[in-house]
Order: sequence, then structure tokens, then C-alpha cells
Amino acid sequence: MGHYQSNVRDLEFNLFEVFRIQERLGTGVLAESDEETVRGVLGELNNLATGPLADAFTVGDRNPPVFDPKTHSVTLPEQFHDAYRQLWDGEWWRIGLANELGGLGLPPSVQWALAELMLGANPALFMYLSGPNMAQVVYRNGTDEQKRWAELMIERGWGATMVLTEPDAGSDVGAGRTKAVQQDDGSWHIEGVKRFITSGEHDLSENIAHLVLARPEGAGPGTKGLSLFFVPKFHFDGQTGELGERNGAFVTGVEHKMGIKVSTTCELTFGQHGVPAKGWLVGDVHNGIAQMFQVIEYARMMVGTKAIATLSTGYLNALNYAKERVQGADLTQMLDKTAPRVTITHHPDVRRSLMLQKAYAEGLRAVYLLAATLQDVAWTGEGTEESRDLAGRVNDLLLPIVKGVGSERAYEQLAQSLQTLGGSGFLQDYPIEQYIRDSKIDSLYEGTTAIQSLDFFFRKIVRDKGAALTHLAGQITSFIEAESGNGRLKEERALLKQALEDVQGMLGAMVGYLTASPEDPKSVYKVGQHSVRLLMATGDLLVGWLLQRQAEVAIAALDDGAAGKDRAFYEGKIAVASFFAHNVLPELSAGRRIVESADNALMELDESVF
Ligand code: ST9
Ligand code: FAD
Repeated sequence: MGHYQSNVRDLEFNLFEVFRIQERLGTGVLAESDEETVRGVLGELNNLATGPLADAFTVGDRNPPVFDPKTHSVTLPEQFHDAYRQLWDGEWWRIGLANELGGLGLPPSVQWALAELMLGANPALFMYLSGPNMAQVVYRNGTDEQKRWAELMIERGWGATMVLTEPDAGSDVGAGRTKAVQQDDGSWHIEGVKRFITSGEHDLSENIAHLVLARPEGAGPGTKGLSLFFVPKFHFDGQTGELGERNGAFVTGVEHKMGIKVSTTCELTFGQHGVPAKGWLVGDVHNGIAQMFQVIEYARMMVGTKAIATLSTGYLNALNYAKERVQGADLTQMLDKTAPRVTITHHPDVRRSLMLQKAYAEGLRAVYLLAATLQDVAWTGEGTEESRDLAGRVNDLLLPIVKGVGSERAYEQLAQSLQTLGGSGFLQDYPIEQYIRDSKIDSLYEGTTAIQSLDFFFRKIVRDKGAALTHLAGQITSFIEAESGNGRLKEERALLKQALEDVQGMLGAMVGYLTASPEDPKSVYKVGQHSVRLLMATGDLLVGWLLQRQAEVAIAALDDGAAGKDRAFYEGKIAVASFFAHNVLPELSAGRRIVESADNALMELDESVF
């Protein structure tokens, strides 16, 4: 059996039973898809993911890419190539594309469910496959000539990168110094060194399109002074795509990393090897950071989904092990040395840990799929302008939760998955140690958790004047007040109500600190001290809410006579919602008290005391 334990049942449950996406299938841009085709595609990709994609997972870890500094080239392992080829030849790169670019007519909710399967089986493969999606951004923002380049990127299967980071510009992208000098022929020469560029070099495709943020000479400071440039590895014929001369963007280093080793992380040097690095201004407009954020928003969703996918397979691996592993006697018989030995699922602490892993794996899956269903609205263009705007705002609000909470909880709970296996978990005979190493990056790249939390508070709540948050809180309140579920889960709803009040209390206190900052500038430090706490608490609130929504659907299905495997599935949904409400949600009250009594003692300390 391969390492990847997928959960198609839960994906389908979310899509069709909870979010009921079938109601928007079959019309408009989704005319070609219905419930049956979606189930078919999920099944087909699941076979590939649990087979060849999963099989190439460890090979890249144990045989990392080989960099040749003389030729600035990178070689990836053969088996990884084979898996990539299967994805490419199977045309799975079409999933995320709009119909006009050759897409499959699937909404984002299905696209992300499919992405989970690839990201759980072999995340680096998915990232190398991002050329067509990146082409979509070029197509959307480009000039007519660049739209053709975007088509060529897709037709010829080119790789792509997003190029922001520099040695002195990580979280602070606006500190970037890479410059762009305009040429008489309308192109630009890019000069500088970028760092940590994913897929910056590899041997999976004939060409790589780098999307580079650089500062035109004379442009202002910060992110607003940056422009976005299309910088190909090889020049090419703008109509046929036939490759020409090598462009002057060379990989000058490949990092040795803790995890996700087969995904190359490159130093990319522009214009310093006797060849100019020619770039073209995307769309002929200086609007770089906003254009790049179209990529970043997608990538943040991707990173969160990657983390959650890894947590899910970690949990299911741990569960399989726990069902087999016999160790110790039942706690009620601990004094009886002759008592029969039991599987470790009989031990209360193992159960507690497994149920918590299940809660976050399934709850966070629901969170990312909720965001994806909101993306569906923009994809189909359904509803009124007002309702589309609201859906977009709520999606924006959810992105730092999918990315920030998804990555933090995945890493934390994967440690629990490993713990379930005891010492065996530490071995490379099992996949969890690699999961932990491979998923650590998720809380770092695409904006660290602190950056997600600041984005969440300042941009997605304060700047939004609370519109999206108020809408979401209204939905949670309506759920709490609804009398469905046959009165079952009454206590859980009360706990959810308290959790909502606690998050609102935290937020109220933080807005108060912000409001006080014009008179007392240091008051904003109190926001900075607790922004991650607020992000994580909101994540717990959403997990608690969505688990209870799922439980409500499960109760109805059981009342309808669900049997066999389905029965256990639905009972599990009720159990996990109840467990989370009783064991996690009450912790938010303590968090609220901490935030409400915040002071700035921490910020008054001299650095020497640390
Ligand atoms: C990285 C890559 O880490 C790792 C994974 C690689 C995977 C490779 C493959 C990826 C596949 C991609 C495929 C593409 C597919 C696309 C498909 C599409 C169909 N939301 O607050 P301000 C904008 S890469 C939207 O003043 P500062 C906005 O324009 C490296 N926009 O910021 C705003 O203007 P305005 C990742 C946002 O103080 C402007 O920025 N690195 C948002 O100047 C300025 O905003 C990072 O993520 C937002 N949430 O700069 C850096 N926020 O206000 C992390 C800002 O007028 N650091 N804008 O609207 C940050 O995010 C910082 O907060 C900062 C601060 C840089 C934004
Ligand atoms: P710093 O910004 O130096 O952060 C250090 C610490 O300080 C963090 O804990 C951070 O949270 C905290 N911090 C910083 N600023 C603040 C603040 N204002 N408030 C509170 N806390 C703060 N970049 C690309 O452009 N393209 C890529 O393809 C890409 N791929 C990557 C792949 C890998 C494997 C890695 C490791 C990185 C990649 N990156 C890429 C870069 C990545 O996005 C950055 O590493 C990340 O944004 C953090 O920047 P930094 O490493 O400079 O850390």
C-alpha cells in the first residue's frame, strides 16, 4: 500500500451533501459537468494519486535534485519525471483553467478538491505543474501579444515561477531592490538577485516563464513601486513558441532543505552573466503588486490545501496503525497483569489524539472547501453584483485562515499523528516524518503566519469595515438559532455560541487597542501581540461551526436510514463535532481573557532580557 491515504468520501460529502455544489453544475460555464462527471473525475484522479503520484513521493526526498553550477542546470530523479509525465499526459493541468484556455468546465470547489488529491500524494508535482495556471494570469493581465505567449505556455507545457523574494526582502516585499531598465525596443533589462524561487530551474519542461517583481528606474519605494515582468528562461518565437537564445536569468544556487526536497528552491540571478535578462512589462502597465497578488491569492489557497491534505493522510496513516498495534491492557484492567493486551485505539489518550487529528483534518477541509465554493460564485458569475462582491470578500477573509491556520494546525497535529505510531513514527519506514518535514514550509512561504494574521486583522477585517466578518458571524448565528438536528447537539450549539462571543470579544478588544492608537501609538503593539491568537481562534470557531453543520447533515442522513459504512461515516461526523465543541471551543474563553487584559509589558522589555 502506498503512503497516500486519501479521503474521497469526505470530499464528496462536503461537495454534494454539505455545500450542495450540484445545484450550480450543468449551466453556463459549468454546462459540461454534473454530479456524476465530478464523482468520476475524483475517482480517476484518486487512482493516479494513490498510485504513481504517491509512489514518487519518497524518491524525491531521498534523491534530491542535482544542481550543476557550471551549466546552471538541475536534474530531477527519473521516477519523479515519470509521475510528472503521467499528470501532464493525462491533461490534469487543465483542471484550473477557464474554458476559453482549454479548461474542463469545473468550478473552483471541484478544482480544489482535485488539488487536494495531488497535494496529498505528492505536493511538489502539483507545484511543478503550475505553468498553465500561471499562464492564465498572464492571459488575464497581458497585452494581446502576451495573451499569445500565455497560450504558448500552455500548449508547450512550460514551467513557471513567481519571483518576489530577495535576501533583504522576504515578508517585506516592498524592500526589493531588483531593478528594471527600459530599452528602446520596449523590453526591459532586469538586474538583481532573487532568492528562494520555487521551480526556478528543473528539467521537466523545455522553457520556464518567470513572473518577476522589479522596480523600474525612478519608480517609488515600497510594493507600489514594483512592476511585474515576464522573463522567459529561453527567448522564443512569439507565434510558434520555437525556442531561441538563452535569456540572462540564471539559477546560481539551489538550497538544501529540511523537506519538500524535490521542489527546487533557487537563487535566481538576473543580468550578471554577460547576457541581459530581458523582461516584458505585463499588460504594459505598472501595477505589479496587484497583479502578483492574483498569483499569491491562488498560491496561499494552494499552500493551505497542501497542509490540510498532508494532515489528512497523516491522520489516516496513524489511524490504520493504531487499529493494528497491540500494546498494553485496557485502563480499567491496569492492575491485572494477566489482562488481555488491546490495540492502542482502546487507550483514552490515543482516542483523544486521533479524534483531535480527525477534527482538524476534516474541519479544515471544510474550511478550504467553503472558501472554494465562494470562489465558485466569481467563476460562474452567478447572482447579483452585490452578492458576488460579498462572496469575494468572505473568500478574502477566509484565505489567511486556510493558509495560516491550515499550516499551523497541520504541523501541530502531524506531530500527534507521528506520536500515535510511537517510536515507529520516527522511522523512514512510515511517511509521517516526511510529512512533518515537508509541511513545515507551509507556515513560512506565501507569507508567514504572522503576516497572515496581520492581513486578516488589518486588511480583511478593519479595512473591510467588518463586512465579510459580520456576514460570516450572521451565518453562524443563524445556524446556532436554527432548531434542526432533532434537538441533538443542543449543548454543542451552546458551546459554539460561546465560542462566537469569545472571538467577537477578542476582536472587540483588539479594535479598541487600534482605536486608541492615534493618542497612544504603542497601543497597536497589543494588536500585534495577539493577531495570531485571533487568527487561530477564528480558525477554531470555523472548524467548530463547519463540523456541526456536517453533523446536522449526518443526523438527517441517519434519520433517513443510512446503513453499513455510511452509518459509521455519519456517526463519526456527529462524534467529531461533539468532541471538538467540548474539548477545544471552551479554550477560546481563556484566549479572550488574555486578549482583553493585554498590556505592553512585553514591548517595554529591553532586548537584553531575552
Ligand atoms: C512564495 C512561493 O513564497 C511559495 C510557493 C510556490 C508555489 C509555486 C507555484 C505557485 C503557483 C501559482 C500559480 C498561479 C495561479 C494563479 C491562478 C489564477 C486563476 N490580497 O498592505 P500593503 C496588494 S512567493 C490582495 O500596503 P505592503 C494590494 O494591491 C513569496 N492584494 O502592503 C495592495 O494595494 P491596496 C510570497 C493584497 O505593506 C498592495 O499589495 N511572499 C493583499 O506594501 C500593498 O498592500 C509573500 O507572500 C491581499 N491580502 O507590503 C510576502 N495584501 O492596498 C508576504 C496586499 O491599494 N508579505 N495586497 O489594495 C506580505 O504579504 C506583506 O503583507 C506585504 C506588505 C508584502 C503585502
Ligand atoms: P522574514 O521576513 O525575515 O521573517 C522572519 C520572521 O519574522 C518570521 O517569523 C516572520 O513571521 C517575522 N516577521 C517578519 N516581518 C514581520 C512583521 N511585519 N510582523 C510580524 N512578524 C514579522 N519566494 C518567492 O518569491 N518565490 C518562491 O517561489 C518562493 N518559494 C519559497 C520556497 C521555500 C522552500 C522557501 C523557504 C521560501 C520561498 N520563498 C519564495 C520565500 C518565502 O516567501 C519567504 O521565505 C517568506 O515570505 C518569509 O520571508 P523571510 O524568509 O525573509 O523571513
